Amino acid sequence: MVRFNRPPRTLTRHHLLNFLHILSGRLRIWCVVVLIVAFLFLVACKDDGEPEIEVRDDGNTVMTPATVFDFGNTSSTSPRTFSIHNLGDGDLVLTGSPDPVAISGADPGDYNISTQPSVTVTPGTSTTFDVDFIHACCDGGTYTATLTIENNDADEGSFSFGVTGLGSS
Ligand SMILES: [Ca+2]
Repeated sequence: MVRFNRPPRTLTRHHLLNFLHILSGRLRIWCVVVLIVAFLFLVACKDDGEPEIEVRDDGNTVMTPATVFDFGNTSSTSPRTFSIHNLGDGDLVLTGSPDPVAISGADPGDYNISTQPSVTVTPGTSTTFDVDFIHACCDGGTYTATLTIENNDADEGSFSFGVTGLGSS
């Protein structure tokens, strides 16, 4: 009968422990590599966010390029507050200079932005601006202007809407 000698037990344990030691060291390195890649991926995803602008009047009506906000008569006018919302997942940046909201059109001198909005609107938040119709009473004329908000929304980078007011009591 042939007998086989068992290999020395200490040698087997030594090899096993050595193997586990090397394996755990490599696993640790791979875990660090995976964590770094995951972190870079999350940072890259965050930077890919896009802003989405929405402008509303103080009655919460959404303004569009076709909208004309009516201030009514000079005597009934008080500052009206408009809000700029960011419905996207990247920062909305108002890029107009020197001010975020600019006045142009037929009668820009009859309007005043008494409070300008914040330049940066983070996702899911909003900022406000106040507009006064400052035409002197009471010649009965109609005075219009265009408010423009330059921003970094990809398809609404120059967002405008109209305003009108009546110079009467
Ligand atoms: Ca848009």
